[in-house]
Amino acid sequence: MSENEYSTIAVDRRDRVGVITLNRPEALNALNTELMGEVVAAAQAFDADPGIGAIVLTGSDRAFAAGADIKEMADKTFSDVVAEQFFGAWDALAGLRTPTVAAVNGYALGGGCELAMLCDLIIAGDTAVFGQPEINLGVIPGIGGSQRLTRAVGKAKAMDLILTGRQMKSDEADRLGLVSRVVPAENTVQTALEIAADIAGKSLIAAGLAKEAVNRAFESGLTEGVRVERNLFYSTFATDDQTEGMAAFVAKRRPDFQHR
Ligand code: CO8
Repeated sequence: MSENEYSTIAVDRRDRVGVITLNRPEALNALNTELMGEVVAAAQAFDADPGIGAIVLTGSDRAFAAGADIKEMADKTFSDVVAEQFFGAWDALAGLRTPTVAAVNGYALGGGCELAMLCDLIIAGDTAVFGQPEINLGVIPGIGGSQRLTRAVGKAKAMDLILTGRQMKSDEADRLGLVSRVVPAENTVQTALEIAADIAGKSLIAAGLAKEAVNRAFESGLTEGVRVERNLFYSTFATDDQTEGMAAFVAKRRPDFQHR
């Protein structure tokens, strides 16, 4: 699908940064099946493009995303969601090699919060509101929220948020370590673009390996994580970017990474 054929997202590129903007304003960017397919397709296309070094995912001023589309889900049965493996395709975002930055203004609730947590960094505007309100609908998080939120903020706060379904403002999300940075809402997307451009200027190979190593810390025990990190570190010595990066440092010049 070409970049202007999507109907629920807008896709753009700024030099080496791919930008995906959720675009269902009438539903506060609620995540339906079509939107999921488009976001995953656009993200995978950027991931396969050697000209792209980072991806920014954002929504509108009012909502990053107000959750999974409740109207689409309301009539589904147990058999439907199991047979469809409903929303399983979102997992693909966790497997991207390219670093991803969520730029969050307004509501990031339910699946919206989970989508932000699927990204590597979360830049939150000071108007951002996070939460896992699924309990109020008689369901629970289903796109990894109970796992990623708990790892990000710890059991005590995750239980508080998931069992009460309450909303959390960006200053609390910052304090708990859920987000990378909080900025004035009017600067959220620009800040995310600048961070993404900074990352995209690094060695793409090193960035991908660094991301894999940090994710291992998030997903595994210490001994396994340290072992994986060491092997990833060793593998950077098979790249031209390692030779160039270190030679540039010694020669007191900027590195010219070729991403190989
Ligand atoms: N789904 C569908 N439509 C939505 C959603 C949603 N999640 N959120 C908002 N909308 C729609 C509203 O229905 C409304 O449409 P309409 O004008 O046609 O009635 C429009 O967006 C604007 O919304 P509001 O009028 O409600 O705006 P407010 O500013 O009054 O309120 C809120 C904003 C607080 C965000 C409110 O809309 C709200 O509470 N939304 C629902 C939030 C929520 O519960 N999210 C969790 C959904 S469940 C989920 O994400 C589970 C994920 C895991 C599933 C995976 C399965 C495997």
